[in-house]
Amino acid sequence: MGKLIIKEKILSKNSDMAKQLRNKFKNTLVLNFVSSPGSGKTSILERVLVMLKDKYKLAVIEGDQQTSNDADRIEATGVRAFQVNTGGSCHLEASDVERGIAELGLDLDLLIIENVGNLVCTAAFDLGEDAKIIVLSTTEGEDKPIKYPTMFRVGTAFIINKTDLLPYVDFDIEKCIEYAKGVKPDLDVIKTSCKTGEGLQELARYIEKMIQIKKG
Ligand SMILES: Nc1nc2c(ncn2[C@@H]2O[C@H](COP(=O)(O)OP(=O)(O)OP(=O)(O)O)[C@@H](O)[C@H]2O)c(=O)[nH]1
Ligand SMILES: [Mg+2]
Repeated sequence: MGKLIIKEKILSKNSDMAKQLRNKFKNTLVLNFVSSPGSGKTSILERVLVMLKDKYKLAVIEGDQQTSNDADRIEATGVRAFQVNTGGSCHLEASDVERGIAELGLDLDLLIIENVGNLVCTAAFDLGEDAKIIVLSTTEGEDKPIKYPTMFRVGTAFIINKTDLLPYVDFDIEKCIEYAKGVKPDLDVIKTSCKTGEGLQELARYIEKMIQIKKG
């Protein structure tokens, strides 16, 4: 069998399972956080989820190639987390989310999926989520939206993290936003810093609004 046919079969099996998951997520907002490694996904979640955890039922599925470091960090904040180790794989698949909800249950207002750090493969795999939230940090170069447009095309919100480092790096934040909007004009943009706290309350409010919209 050709490589392309195998790839199509994998994607179509994943997409069937994602459809089934989406049917199960009737009352649960599901957000899929994607980025390259180290942009600050877990740091953002550690800070934002504590703002929401007393008001909403939430849990996190953590995807990493190895270790349970990120799930441990989330659990330390008092939020339940399930770690998936993907081994050789660079992205989470719908079957991983299925395993996660078997453990965490579905009595949730918000389920966050922190995907494996990768801006390419993660764009292709539907996890049954309501929205993909892209995180890019100021150390990664402002041209990422035009170099990895597939991800920016399928994203709903775009978080630019580590704004505290702007004085020290050559990162043109306005240019970056222009590039991102050039790929997807209605992308929501939030600037954050886990160091200064910039934008984290705004992000919590943004997620809260999405929870309310989901619940109708
Ligand atoms: N200066 C600064 N450092 C940050 C910020 N956010 C995260 N970091 C640091 O960046 C590094 C990576 O942060 P993580 O939260 O582990 O990033 P991640 O995207 O979850 O990483 P992976 O799960 O490995 O892809 C850590 O050393 C954090 O302390 C920020 O806003 N400013
Ligand atoms: Mg992480």
